[in-house]
Amino acid sequence: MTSCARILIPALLAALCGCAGAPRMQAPSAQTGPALIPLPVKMTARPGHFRLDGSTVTASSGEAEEVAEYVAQLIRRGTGWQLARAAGVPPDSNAIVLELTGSPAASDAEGYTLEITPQRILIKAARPAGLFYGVQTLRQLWPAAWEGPAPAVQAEPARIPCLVINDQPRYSWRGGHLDVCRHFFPIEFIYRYIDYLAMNKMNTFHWHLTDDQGWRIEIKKYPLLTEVGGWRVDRSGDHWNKRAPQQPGEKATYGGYYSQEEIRAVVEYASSRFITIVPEIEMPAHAGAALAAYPRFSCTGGPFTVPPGGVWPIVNLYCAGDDTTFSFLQDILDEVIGLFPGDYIHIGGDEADKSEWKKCPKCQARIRTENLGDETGLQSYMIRRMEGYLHSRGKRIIGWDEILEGGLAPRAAVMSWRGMQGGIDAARADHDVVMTPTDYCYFDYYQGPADFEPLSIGGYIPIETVYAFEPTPASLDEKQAKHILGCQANLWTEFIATPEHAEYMLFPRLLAMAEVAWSPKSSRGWDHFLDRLTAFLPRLEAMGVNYSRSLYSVKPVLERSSDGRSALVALKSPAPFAVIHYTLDGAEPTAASPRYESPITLQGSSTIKAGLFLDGALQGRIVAVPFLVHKASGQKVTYTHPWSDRYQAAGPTALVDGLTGSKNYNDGSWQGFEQHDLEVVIDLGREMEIRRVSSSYLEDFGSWIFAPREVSYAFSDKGKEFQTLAVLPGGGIQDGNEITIHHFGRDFSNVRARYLKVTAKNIGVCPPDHAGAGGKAWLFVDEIIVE
Ligand code: TNX
Repeated sequence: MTSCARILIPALLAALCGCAGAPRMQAPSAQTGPALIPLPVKMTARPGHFRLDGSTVTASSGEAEEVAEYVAQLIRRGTGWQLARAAGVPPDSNAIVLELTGSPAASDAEGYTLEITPQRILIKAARPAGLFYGVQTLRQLWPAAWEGPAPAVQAEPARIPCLVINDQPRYSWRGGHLDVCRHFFPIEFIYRYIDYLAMNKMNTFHWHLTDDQGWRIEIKKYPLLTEVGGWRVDRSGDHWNKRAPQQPGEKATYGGYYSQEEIRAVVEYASSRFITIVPEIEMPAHAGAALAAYPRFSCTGGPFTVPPGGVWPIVNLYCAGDDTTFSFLQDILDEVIGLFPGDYIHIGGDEADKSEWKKCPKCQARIRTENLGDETGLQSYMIRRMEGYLHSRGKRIIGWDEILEGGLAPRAAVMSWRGMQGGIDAARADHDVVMTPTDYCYFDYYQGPADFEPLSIGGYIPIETVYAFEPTPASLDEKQAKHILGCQANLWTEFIATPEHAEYMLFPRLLAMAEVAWSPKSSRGWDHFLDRLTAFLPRLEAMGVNYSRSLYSVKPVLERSSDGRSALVALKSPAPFAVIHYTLDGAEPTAASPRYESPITLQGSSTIKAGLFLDGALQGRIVAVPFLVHKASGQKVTYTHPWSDRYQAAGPTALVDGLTGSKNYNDGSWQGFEQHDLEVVIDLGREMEIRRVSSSYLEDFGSWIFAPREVSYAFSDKGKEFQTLAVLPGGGIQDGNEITIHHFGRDFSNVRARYLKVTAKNIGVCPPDHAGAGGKAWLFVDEIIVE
């Protein structure tokens, strides 16, 4: 048992007795009753319990039988009990009754009612899907220990609390996405992922099957897609964005793919869990693996190898000028259609750099003959043509929001990822939309301070942010808002190589997304959710899910006084039921350290360290926040070049506010300069002796943030003529394996000055071997310390 499991025993007990018994779990909302995720639309607790044991029977008929078998199977796995099926009329005692109520209104196709009395558990729904979701709710009322991989030894009867629930989802698309291309995931994990979605009442699995770094679906007509496109050289030791291409004679050893037989089995399994699989076949870009196998469908004819890491910009596209490309793609889609019975096929459409199309005579001829105007028009042509084909085969397309550019294909649905605007535009144009913006839905981004997390692609989406997501933009009218089908969590896997790591990124954030997708907007509340989440964790624990504890770290909020000499630190607890202990002397806090009650004033340079404790045991990580007071603290800073409004930090005081940045570039402490140098003059207020100056810069290769080429310090007594006394060269560009904070410090003797000029030279553009080669480079700076 991990320490977390021990700590969460009170929560476990609350879950075991199926009640909100422990005071800290008490729900503050109008609803009372057990802790459920996603929160049902309406729940009324009733007195009493139903006793569920080995003598309980299931009762069902017709289409409900499959769900009855499913619930019996869950109970068998948890307890070893083999529940009997009631013969004949539903029994009125000691039974789990699943009842279909006949033809549904379209709106309640997934709704259900769950009524638990001391006599029986009754789930009623219009469709089997509703029964299935009723079972998912029931699951959360029985002991967490039943969720283990093997039956509990001598399972005890469970006391299931009496209640009535009326429930239905807010959205019809409740999605989870998995990129199996950047890293390959074994088929067993695909099954597990489907179970995770189902448990959270999610109903759509977006399976990202093709990309530059791997083609993962067997296509019988084109065997090289998987034989060649499914494999790349193994560069796991190198940073994703710094991987050398396959060398002549080198064997491609990393990869894999799913056979059609395996896919059929997964589709069937998913359907038994009421999950529709949306396969994604990317075009015209993210096609590197396919083109390595069949270079003739590119503009240049290749040859290509499957890239083992980041590709940017993505210039190798399918040639849209050649009709054989369309036949090739249609052949592929024919096989895909045969495998996936769902309505939608995802055709990608994102991030195509069209410079090869510009040079390609066939593409240019197509632009002329079809009157498409330019390459954007050509992409739109390609998507429209594929839409037409898929429509003729009874399918609908969905694509990333780039498919709006150059005109949206008729009937196409849009997956809005670059913010919400694409989705808003599509909904206004009468198209269906799935909202999955990077700001809320990218589970490949960090969920805690980067210093404490496994290396990720960047970003910062803690679970609170996921929970705060509102998929339906307020700017849409009622009719347009109906086009918002729902939302989806995306798990891109450039930096995620194993199922365990994938689980870490998914959980517990997936629970937040599930509630966003299912529960009424008006019923959502963070504190309440957090209580329920804490009660849910023992279930994940029992299932052996490698979930992240990052949520359970203290969140410090530092406010500097206007003179920059002191700071007020508020320590925010994400978990109201836990206590915070802290130290100011550099020691690691323990349960015996001072307990945090109200904001603490830091006088002079100091470091506060804090941890979150539950029943005396540390949760999450200890966080340390240094606060610096020095000669430039709070002084006036004049900028030659403006900072970027995307990374402002504290604006004009950011460089002298005593706050230093973490390895997370958007933690609010780093000030960013896009392509510009940093050049600032600090007025120290009066002439004084200066013994040391230092300044710090972030390097995050994958986020296009580089250390400065050179840093210099110059001094002046009047602020006009400056004398440069230190020129410190940068260390060059690192190989990108690590996010690094670089400190440029220099000691001085006999220097007296009132003004200090700090210059840090931006490298300007991303270096040639970088994924963003030629693009604007960032320079990130936090504090300039003068002693
Ligand atoms: C953007 S989201 C991409 C993916 C990357 C992802 C990483 C989208 C349509 N394209 O190819 O994996 O960012 O976060």
